[in-house]
Amino acid sequence: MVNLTINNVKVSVKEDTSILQAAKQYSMNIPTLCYYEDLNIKSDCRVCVVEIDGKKGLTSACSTPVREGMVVNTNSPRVLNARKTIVELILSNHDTNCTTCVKNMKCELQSLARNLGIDENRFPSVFEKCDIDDNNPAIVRNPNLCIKCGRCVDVCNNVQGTSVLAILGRGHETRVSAVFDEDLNDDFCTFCGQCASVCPVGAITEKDDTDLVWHALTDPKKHVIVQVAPAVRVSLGEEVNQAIGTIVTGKMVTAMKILGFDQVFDTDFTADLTIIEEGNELIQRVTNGGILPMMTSCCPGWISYAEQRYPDILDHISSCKSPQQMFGALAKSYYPQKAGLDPKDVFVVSVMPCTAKKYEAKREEMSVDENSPDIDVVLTTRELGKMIKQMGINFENLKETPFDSPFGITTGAAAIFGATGGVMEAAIRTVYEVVNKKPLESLDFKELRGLEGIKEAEVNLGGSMVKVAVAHTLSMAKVLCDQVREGTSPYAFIEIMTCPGGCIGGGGQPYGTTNKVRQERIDSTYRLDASMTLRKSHENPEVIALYKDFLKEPLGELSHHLLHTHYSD
Ligand code: HC1
Ligand code: SF4
Repeated sequence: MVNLTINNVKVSVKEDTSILQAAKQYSMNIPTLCYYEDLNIKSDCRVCVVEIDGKKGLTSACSTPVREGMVVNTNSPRVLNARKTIVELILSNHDTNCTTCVKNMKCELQSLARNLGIDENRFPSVFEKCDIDDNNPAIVRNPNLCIKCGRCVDVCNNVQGTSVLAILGRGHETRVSAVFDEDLNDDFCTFCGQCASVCPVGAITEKDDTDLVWHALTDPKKHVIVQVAPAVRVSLGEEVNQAIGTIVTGKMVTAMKILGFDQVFDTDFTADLTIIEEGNELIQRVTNGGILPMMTSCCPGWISYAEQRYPDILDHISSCKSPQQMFGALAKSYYPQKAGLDPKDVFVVSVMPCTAKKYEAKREEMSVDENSPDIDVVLTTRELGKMIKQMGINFENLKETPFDSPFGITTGAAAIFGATGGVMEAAIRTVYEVVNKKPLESLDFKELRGLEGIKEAEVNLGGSMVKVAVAHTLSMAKVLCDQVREGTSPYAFIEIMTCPGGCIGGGGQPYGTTNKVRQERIDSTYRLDASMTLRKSHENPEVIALYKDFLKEPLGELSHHLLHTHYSD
C-alpha cells in the first residue's frame, strides 16, 4: 500500500493507483474531460491537474501514479485558476448556445463550467460554425460542439478496432472527423454508437426521432404500437432517477401507455421466436452438412462490420432477421390480420438500447411491403427517457402493467438476450432439448456469462461434443472472424455482439455506461431470467400458438418470407 495526503486527508491505496483514483476512493472527485473509466488514459485536456508539494508545475491526476509521502492539493487557487483557464479556452471555440443543445443538462463541459463558476469568458470567441453531419439514419456528428477530447476516437479505434474516427489536422485546424474527412456512412461506420455513448458533450449523438413518434401518437388515423428490447428494462431506470440495474418492466409499460401507445409489446417474444428459427437453422446446417460455424445475425452493428470487412464469410451468418425485425414483419402482417386493422394504419415503434437498430430498420430487406418499412421509428433508451420526462410522468409512483398480447408472454431465455452470451445460452437451452429429446439438467451456462472478451462452451448434441463461442466488441469479433476466414474455427456456432457487454452496453443506453454499470445491468438480466416460470424459448405458449395459427412450422414458407433474409456484399 502507498500512503499519501490528499487535501489534508491521509489516504492509503494500492500501488500504481492514479492520484485521480486515489482521491475518488476517498470520496474526492477531481474533475475530468478526456478521461473515461475503462478507456485509455489520454492526459490531453489537463482539466484534472493538481498541485503536488515540492513540484513546480501542475500535474495531471489521471496519468500520475501515487507515491509514498506525496502531498496533493486538488483544489488550490493555482489549480482552480488553471482549470478555469482551460475550460474558458475550450468554451471560446465552442457553440455555447446551451439551451438548444441536445445534451443540455447532460453535458460534462456545461457542468464543469458551472462548478468552476464560469459566468463570463475572459477570452474572445474564435468559434466558427461548420457543417453538421446528419446524413445517416443513426448518428449525428456536430463538429461545432466537439472539444477534441479523443474519447470517441479511442473507443472506435481501441475497443471496436474499427478506426472510423480520427483526430485530423494540427493547431487551430485540429478536428475529430471520420477518416478522410468524410461523412459517417455505411461504407465504414457500423453505427454502434459507442462514440455517442462516451462523448462528454453533444458532438456525437443518436439521431433524435422523438418528434416523429409524438406526431404519430397524436394522429387519430394511426394505430401506434411499440416493442421494447430486452436490455431496456434493466437500464431505463437510470434515465428516471432509479438505481443502476433496477428492473422497471411494469412501470415502463405503464409509462408507455400514458405516452399514448395503443399496444405495448415485448421484443422478448420475437427473441423467443428467433431462437426457434435460428436453433432449427443450426440443427439443419449440422445435420445436412451446411456451412459452419453458423454466426448469429441479431446485431446490426455486427452485420455492417461483416459486410464491410468480411464479405467472404457472410454465408456463415444465420439467415434469421433480428428479433426487432421479426417483430416488425409480424406487426405488419399477422398482427393487423388478427386485430382487424389495415396494415397501412399500423405505425410500429421500437425502443432499443441501440443506435444501429435505427439503421437496421431502414435497410432495404426489412420491409414486408416494399413501400413502407416494417419498423417506422426506432427510439433509443435515452429517447424514451426523454419522452417520459417531456410528458411529466412521475415514474417512481407508477403502477405496474403487463405487456399486451399476442406478443406479451416471454421466457427467461429471451430476457438474457441483452447480455453478451445470452443469445447463445438461450439457443443452447432449446437446441439441446430438441436434438437430445431430453430436458437440460442445468439451464445456467455460467461459462458463457460475464465481461470476458471471448467465451467458449461445449455442448453434447446427439452424442457428439460441439464447441460454441461468444464475442463482444468488434475487436474481439475480429479474432473469431479471422479464424472463420482461415478455415481454422473450431466452433459450430458463434454469437457476436458489437457493444461491450452486449446490448446492455448499447450505444443508445443511458450515459455513464462503464464496466461496473454493465455488470449491474447484466446481473439484473440473469436475475430476471431466474425469476421466470418459463425459461426456454420452445416452451413459450404464445410462440407455439403463433406457429399453430399462422407460421405453421419453423423454417417453413411463411417463416422464410417474413422472418429470414440474406446478406451479400
Ligand atoms: Fe438487442 Fe436483440 S438482444 S439485438 O441487443 O437480438 O438492441 O436488448 O432487442 O432485435 O431481442 C438490441 C437488446 C434486441 C434484437 C433482441
Ligand atoms: Fe445494437 Fe446490441 Fe449490436 Fe450494440 S450489441 S450494436 S446495442 S444490437
